[in-house]
Amino acid sequence: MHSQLSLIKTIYTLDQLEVMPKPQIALAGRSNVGKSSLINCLAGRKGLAKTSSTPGKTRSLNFYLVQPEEFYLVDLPGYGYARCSKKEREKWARLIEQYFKNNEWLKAVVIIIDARLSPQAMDMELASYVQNIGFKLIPVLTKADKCKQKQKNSIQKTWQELLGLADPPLLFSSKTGQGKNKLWQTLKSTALQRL
Ligand SMILES: Nc1nc2c(ncn2[C@@H]2O[C@H](COP(=O)(O)OP(=O)(O)OP(=O)(O)O)[C@@H](O)[C@H]2O)c(=O)[nH]1
Ligand SMILES: [Mg+2]
Repeated sequence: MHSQLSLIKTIYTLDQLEVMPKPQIALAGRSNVGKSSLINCLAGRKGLAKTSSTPGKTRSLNFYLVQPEEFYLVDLPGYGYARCSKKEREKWARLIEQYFKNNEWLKAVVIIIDARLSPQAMDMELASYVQNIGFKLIPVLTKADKCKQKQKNSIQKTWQELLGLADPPLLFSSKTGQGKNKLWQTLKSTALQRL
């Protein structure tokens, strides 16, 4: 049976944060990397999460309920969006930090990385942060449809070494659906283990 995704909560401010008692997997990544497109690809529905070619589209934490498995995928605002004010960026950082803090329901953080780019400092910082606070890290290299095979092999190897992973990160494309089934498998087994 096909899993269904539905947006059930949108959080903009610290005081809107509350405990959501179901397993959660957060999706993080730089602004415009393709987080919302990945949600739509997983859902098989184009308009579920709003996407844009202009960075900074997602400005809230969005909880998508996955059914019938009963866990949440949480789309986070993109980081490194330079065109918004410093004050606003700090506000998001605090919101995300607070969301991560003491969240026993958070099972893993998917870090979505642009497969076309050499490793960026901001991606590395987030990966270390997530590993240091002890959450499982699931790296995903997206926009794979825009890369040549040689480039794909090389970026997979680079990230595998940088993060000290047993396996190379998954190659994904929201455009072609490459990696979609594999990612669903990983998300489900991660969210539902040791319940
Ligand atoms: N070719 C290609 N384009 C993609 C892919 N994923 C996303 N895009 C494009 O990249 C742009 C940004 O996509 P979004 O999904 O809105 O990115 P986001 O990470 O949610 O961005 P913010 O909400 O601003 O943080 C859009 O123009 C998408 O069409 C992909 O796998 N392949
Ligand atoms: Mg988005």
